[in-house]
Amino acid sequence: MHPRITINPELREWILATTRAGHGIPDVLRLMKDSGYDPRQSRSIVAEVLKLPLAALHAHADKVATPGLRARHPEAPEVTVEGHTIQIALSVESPALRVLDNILSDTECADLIELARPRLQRALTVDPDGRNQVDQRRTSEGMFFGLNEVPLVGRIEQRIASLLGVPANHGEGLQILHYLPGQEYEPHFDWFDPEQPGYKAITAVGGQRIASVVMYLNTPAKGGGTAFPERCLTVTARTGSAVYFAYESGDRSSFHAGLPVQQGEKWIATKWLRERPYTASDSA
Ligand SMILES: O=C(O)CCC(=O)C(=O)O
Repeated sequence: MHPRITINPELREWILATTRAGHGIPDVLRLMKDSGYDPRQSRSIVAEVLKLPLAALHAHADKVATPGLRARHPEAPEVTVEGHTIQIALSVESPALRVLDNILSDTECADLIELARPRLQRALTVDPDGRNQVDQRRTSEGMFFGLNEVPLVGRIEQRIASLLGVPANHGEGLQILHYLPGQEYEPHFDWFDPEQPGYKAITAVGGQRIASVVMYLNTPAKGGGTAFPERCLTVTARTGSAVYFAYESGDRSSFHAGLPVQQGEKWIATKWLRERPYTASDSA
């Protein structure tokens, strides 16, 4: 047993009400940490209020000690990372969105396309139960590279990590998508909906997605931009540029779509970043 401690009655009531409302102990501990409570003291208080052995709370210590990371939005008109200079062509605050010119060189774009071409398959989405599915809303073909699978991919991952201050191991494997005329990705969110039954499974490793970087590997002859309907904004797909946007779950301003390609073809490389290290290389 742990020694009895004096607990403010309002805090006691709040812990009881919060757990009764269906929030788990990690949520309670995280909220207390955000309010300034020392994590060790919080565990003792929660154990006392819920009449649990203190040891039962230790399992939650790591989760609370490592709150989810947020990306750092590039600010200057030009940033040099890993010896590569990127121009910030447009900044929007909600969602935090940047159009990044020259994130990739022409050679890098061409090499990614040639590495991906023989491995393309129908692109999938994640269904509400967390399973990959064929989806009429997403008609392109795609493939995933493993993290740091080849030096080119590793170099790009490191560039994104340095630019945004999010370690490369928080990234899902780089996805390449290929769209032909008429193909598109209808409006959607990249964050996972906590209300969906598959949420726990999808976020068990890496936690929630926090940001996306959609890099354009070519310039489609017509169409194929990335639209943000909530912001009346369409980013034009241009070889070597990218749109970066950050979000939290529930953030509706990050609603976006890959508009149909009207002429020619469109190639993109997408990097999704998680709030915690993500080790698997397969995702949708
Ligand atoms: O194709 C695009 O422009 C957007 C792609 C996209 O929304 C995604 O892969 O999540």
